[in-house]
Amino acid sequence: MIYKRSSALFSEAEKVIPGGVNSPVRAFKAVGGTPIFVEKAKGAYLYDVDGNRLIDYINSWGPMILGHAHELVVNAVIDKAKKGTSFGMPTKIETEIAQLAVSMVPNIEKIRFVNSGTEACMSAVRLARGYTGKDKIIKFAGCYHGHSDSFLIQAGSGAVTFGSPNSPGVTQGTAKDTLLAQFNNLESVAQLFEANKNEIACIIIEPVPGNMGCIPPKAGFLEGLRTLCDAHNALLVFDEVMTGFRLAKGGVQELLNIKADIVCFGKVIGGGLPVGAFAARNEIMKHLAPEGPVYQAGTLSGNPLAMAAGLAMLTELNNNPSIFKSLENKTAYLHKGLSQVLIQNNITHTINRVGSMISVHFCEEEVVDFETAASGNNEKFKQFFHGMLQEGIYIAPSAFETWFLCDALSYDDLDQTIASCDKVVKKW
Ligand code: KE4
Repeated sequence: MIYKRSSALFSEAEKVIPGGVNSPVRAFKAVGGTPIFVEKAKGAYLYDVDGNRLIDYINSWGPMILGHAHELVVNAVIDKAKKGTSFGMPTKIETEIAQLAVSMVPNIEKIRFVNSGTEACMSAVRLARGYTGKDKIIKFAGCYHGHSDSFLIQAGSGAVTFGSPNSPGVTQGTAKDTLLAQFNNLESVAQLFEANKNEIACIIIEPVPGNMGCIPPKAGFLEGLRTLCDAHNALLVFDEVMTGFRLAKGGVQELLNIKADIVCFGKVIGGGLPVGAFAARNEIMKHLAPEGPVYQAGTLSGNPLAMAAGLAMLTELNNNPSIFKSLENKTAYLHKGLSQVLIQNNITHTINRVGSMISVHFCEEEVVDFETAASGNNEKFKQFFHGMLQEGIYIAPSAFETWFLCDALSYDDLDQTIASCDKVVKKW
């Protein structure tokens, strides 16, 4: 694979865009090398500016669940664009997609659209604080909810003390209200509730994390969070920006039959255009402006173009729920094939998978939280990433990300991916 044009374009980009990218993970810092510039994409394939075709296992970090440039989505956007792209006034399509989303997802009665997953999670936390009248939140090490200040927090000095900023620009004043727990560790959560009685507004969690690689919740863990929230009058906020409309029509709430109080969405809900959303029962949502006092707003929120893409996407998923089973079968097939070749080549590894989310970890122990995810051999991951890229297979440029399959992937594509993995690790 030759990447001359990508390298040249990256040099140009670096002169006018910080780090040459508009989102850090795209810059390949975690794996080295220069990022691939995409010319176009169709179905399961990316076509880069050097004329290489890549099988895409990122799919824009989740949105392209039907595959790239799906005609239903593209045609909906084209048709809508001809009527104007943004008005800053209510449009019927916002009600249509809201009605559809509410019908697909359990335990929500109203939904507010925003422009990103960050906005959705940030607004959900503000709503939880406004609804409960309490300031502190619990998040989990390794879970990512976007780049709002309250989420850019790392573990504080003691197990039950408040967090500390993990980015310059985030103040200690903000960090003190974010408490850190460990995923799959109910005791770490119970301790925080005991040490911060009547101060915790909500728990926010990726119910199936994708930002530590993919981490399946242990039996009873999410149920335990539900019980703790009910016992301490805190809200349970599911960040389903990745899992929503991907792991099931109704997301993780449907898949695992767990009731969240507020659910956040992004990625798939926008069909590849900038859409986020947060939703809850009306008793909570009625606290949101202009109905209630909790302020939240956005010039392009509910933008008709983005709504058209999202409505086309959700309509297709709602009418063809067999897509979720098809995706799960393809991911299980890939899991089996990758595991077989890694075992045959005596490569120490573990693979985590839930539905169409899968991640490969080069470590011996089971990956159940951020600490075990961080124990993976990152040098091996870098070799794996670049080896697969040279084979025309595009996986996440970080060991702390998840692969996302799209339904346009064929079993031949999966076989090619498995064969490429075998070829790459045979050279180790
Ligand atoms: P955005 O603001 O990037 O739309 O969504 C933030 C977000 C919130 N919650 C979860 C569970 C997420 O995974 C994300 C964003 N995911 C990353 C990939 N790990 C987006 C890629 C990027 O940052 O460029």
